[in-house]
Amino acid sequence: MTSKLDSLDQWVNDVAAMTRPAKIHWCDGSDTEYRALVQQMLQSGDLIELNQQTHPGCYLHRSSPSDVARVEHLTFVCTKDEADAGPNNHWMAPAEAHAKMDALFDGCMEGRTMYVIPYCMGPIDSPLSRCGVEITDSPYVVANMRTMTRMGAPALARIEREGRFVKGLHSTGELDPERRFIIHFPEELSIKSYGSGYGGNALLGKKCHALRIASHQARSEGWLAEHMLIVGIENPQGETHYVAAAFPSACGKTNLAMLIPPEGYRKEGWRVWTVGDDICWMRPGADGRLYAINPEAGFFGVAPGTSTLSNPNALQTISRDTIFTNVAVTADNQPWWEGLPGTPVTDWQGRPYDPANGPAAHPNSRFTVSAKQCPTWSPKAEDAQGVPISAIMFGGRRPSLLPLVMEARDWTHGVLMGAAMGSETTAAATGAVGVLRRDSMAMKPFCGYHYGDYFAHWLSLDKPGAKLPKVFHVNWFRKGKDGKFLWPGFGENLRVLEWMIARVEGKAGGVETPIGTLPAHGELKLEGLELPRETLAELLTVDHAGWQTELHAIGEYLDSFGTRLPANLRQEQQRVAQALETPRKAAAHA
Ligand code: TSX
Ligand code: MN
Repeated sequence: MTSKLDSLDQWVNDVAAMTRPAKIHWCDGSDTEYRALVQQMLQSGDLIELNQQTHPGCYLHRSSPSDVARVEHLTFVCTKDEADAGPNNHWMAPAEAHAKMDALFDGCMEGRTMYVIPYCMGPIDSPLSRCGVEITDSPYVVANMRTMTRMGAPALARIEREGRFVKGLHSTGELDPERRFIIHFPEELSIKSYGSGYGGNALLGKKCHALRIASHQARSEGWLAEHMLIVGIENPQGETHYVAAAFPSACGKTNLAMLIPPEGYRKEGWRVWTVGDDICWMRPGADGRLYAINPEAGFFGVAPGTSTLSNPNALQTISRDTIFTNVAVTADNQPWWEGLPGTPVTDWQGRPYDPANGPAAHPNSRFTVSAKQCPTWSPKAEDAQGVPISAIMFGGRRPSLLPLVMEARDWTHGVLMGAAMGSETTAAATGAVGVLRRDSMAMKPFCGYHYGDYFAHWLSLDKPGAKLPKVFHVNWFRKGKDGKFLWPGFGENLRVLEWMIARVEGKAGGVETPIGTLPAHGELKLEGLELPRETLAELLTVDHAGWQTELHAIGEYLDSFGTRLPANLRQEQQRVAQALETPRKAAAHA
């Protein structure tokens, strides 16, 4: 018995005294425990059995129709000093937030079981990993946390050894959107979430811990907690480069993490390895390089759009032992969503499918599945020391102006590229279509502190002895005048990754432009692809006038972070703006 474990016991006792559950269950993470939970949820109707012949071990969960996504307006970061939360977060005073939440938690578990979930984010034996304990009254949360984290006895042992863990308290509550809050106390390493049973609001290890709390912790400890996929690219010589990539939502992060090489590449011996599809924790190693782990153990992926065109590896991954949330169902009880063959008979709310009610599957419907089931799951994903990162990629949906790929001249320029990234909106439901929303490093909803301080932290990694990755910006979504996508995307993106790796290895010269280095003529391998010369030229030209406008807009965006914006970053923006004003030399693909 250590005093460290006592602090966990003390907290569990305090929470039980407040929430007054009928029963307390300490989760051990075993198969037996999981099977019993599933049986219990099948009885209660929390889970519905899917076709066990076609989808063994697969179940469907339907959330409350008013509880289908993250709720940014109800998400708060509670630091002592309001300024520390920054303009990118909603803030509440810690004492006020605790009082508000504890009033909601008072007696909220009466008659229910309180589950105590010890979990580890990252390989259990990795120094880069961090532990937490989530207390919840939702068996659905337990089942999902078991897939998404290393949950149970080994995590509890590590917590006992280290003493330090993130405390997460969750209750589904009455699912009233008026009584729903997701609250973070980064200075206390704690989270309180009430009134939602859905995804990132309720599986506290994911966005709440691994991004909002961890980003705050990472800043003080000299590492990075990022909203990035991690993918390994193995060349025919058997050498693997690891790339970490940040994209705003709806850019196909999971698809890129599970990319299938074009046929010619496969024949030559290229392979792609999935290390992570959503979150990346990186820190400088003894050799100065950045080493990354995926803190998660599973995928909580968006179902709609997952298809044989976009991601056959994901389809194979979720063919068994998967929990589906808010998808539709076919006549023979198979999970269904827009993009799959077949027809739905029951929609995500359990109603007979009627196109007048909108899509059959909810657009934010999900699958929860163990990463081990992914055919391209990297053996290195379980390595305690992590994988060395050769390149960082930023990207977004930019129908115009931004080239297919560009490389930052140095780290500071790369940080500027990440800060300036964003997507043009597509879904009419979220407002105007075609409006550029900046989403620096894809962290806008997830950075647990002031964005200005965050940019400064990124810049601070560039110090003597550091061997930082090269930084690139990609755009798979450039459109021509006819409104059609210019680049075929998906597996063909490996051609762009190959160029990036050639740059990393010093094997491609590139063409320097004011906005960064672009592929020189002939450097992008296009064999086996019918891409017209003019299309390639369009994908790789630099429109100086358009870029001057863009740089001006980037400057205004940076200014919105006020005095905490690092001066270096604003200077870097000015450097690029100035470079665009000097008389242009010959274009890369004139
Ligand atoms: O995921 C995508 N990626 C990355 C893949 C590794 N998507 C889907 C985005 C929605 C989540 C893409 N969509 C990509 C892409 O590279 N590119 C596009 C645009 C596009 C869409 C369709 C086609 C080509 C490009 N072609 C046909 O439909 C045949
Ligand atoms: Mn994400």
